[in-house]
Amino acid sequence: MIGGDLFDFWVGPFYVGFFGVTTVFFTVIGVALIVYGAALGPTWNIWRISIAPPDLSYGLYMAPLAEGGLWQIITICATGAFVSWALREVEICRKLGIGYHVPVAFGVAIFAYVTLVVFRPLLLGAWGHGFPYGIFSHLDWVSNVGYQYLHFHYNPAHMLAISFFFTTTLALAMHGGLVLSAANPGRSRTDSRQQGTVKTPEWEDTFFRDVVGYSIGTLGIHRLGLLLALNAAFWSAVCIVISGPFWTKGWPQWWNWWLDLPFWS
Ligand code: 07D
Ligand code: 07D
Repeated sequence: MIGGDLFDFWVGPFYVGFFGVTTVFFTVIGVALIVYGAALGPTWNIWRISIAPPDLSYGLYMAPLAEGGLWQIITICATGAFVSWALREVEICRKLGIGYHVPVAFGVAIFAYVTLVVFRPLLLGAWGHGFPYGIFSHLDWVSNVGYQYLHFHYNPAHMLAISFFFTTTLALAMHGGLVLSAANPGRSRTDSRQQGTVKTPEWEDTFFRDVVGYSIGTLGIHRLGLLLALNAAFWSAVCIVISGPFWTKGWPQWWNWWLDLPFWS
């Protein structure tokens, strides 16, 4: 535990710890800078406030505050706050003697964010490639960058990421549904003796064995869920970091490798 006993206390239900202090530090500065940037900007409309990264001409240098410098410091604060939050989770795991699954999972989300605003801009040589901090402006960025590669759906890593996102919701819907069906069964329409009786996981396993011939089991479904969700964010990071640094044409053209296979001729 960093800081030993010094930060080992709670505020209400919240564990503080060294990284609780650093989380608050980065969050307060970051949010204050966003508010300052909003005060400089043309609007207080919450949907339209936007803190833009520097112009591409600043390359990897610092920019003046009003011209992207704010975005650069906010990026440092955001990364600092997210990493602090993850490390605070680690300290809580250590105190509880449990595994690090939750902070590792959050770490993959942080990895996707840092890929967008640090790794890809570094590889492309300008902070201006990061996305702007605004509720609607960041949507414009996604759309513009997508069309820059003509048809982003043809990006194979984007396909993988999307399929993992879809599979994650499928798995969560089935898992949530199954647990509720056993733990909160309501009245049985078929067997009056079983009315309202809460069932154990054996019933859940049997349901899936009857339906599809296999049940992954109580621990297994959580392993699968975590695996699916982590892959969704991981392949998202891959799909954007290859766009530009490793593939500069339209994504539909990437598939020409298929037409170019030697055996067609
Ligand atoms: C439900 C957990 C709760 C979290 C929420 C987010 C803010 C920021 C600012 C505190 C699932 C709240 C945070 C409002 C406030 C301060 C200082 C998580 C849940 C509710 N996006 N995005 C949204 C972020 C990117 C995209 C909504 C963040 C990339 C599209 C919300 C990041 C790309 C759409 C939001 C980030 C991208 C959205 C709902 C960071 C690709 C939508 C998010 C830090 C990943 C949707 C108006 C949600 C929308 C939406 C936040 C990054 C694409 C404002 C914090 C650049 C296409 N994004 N986003 O439910 O309605 O997440 O937008 O990387 O359609 Mg986004
Ligand atoms: C980055 C969020 C990290 C969040 C953190 C925490 C706070 C605290 C406080 C609430 C990664 C933040 C916490 C701020 C808040 C309080 C109190 C998550 C991140 C650390 N796409 N696309 C994706 C789909 C199209 C494009 C990913 C679908 C078009 C680009 C996902 C469709 C074009 C990029 C995805 C579709 C296009 C993406 C996003 C359908 C536009 C990216 C998920 C059905 C014309 C982005 C890493 C993600 C990416 C990305 C899905 C369509 C472009 C796989 C389903 C064709 C440019 N798209 N997309 O990454 O990979 O989450 O980012 O059409 O950059 Mg896409």
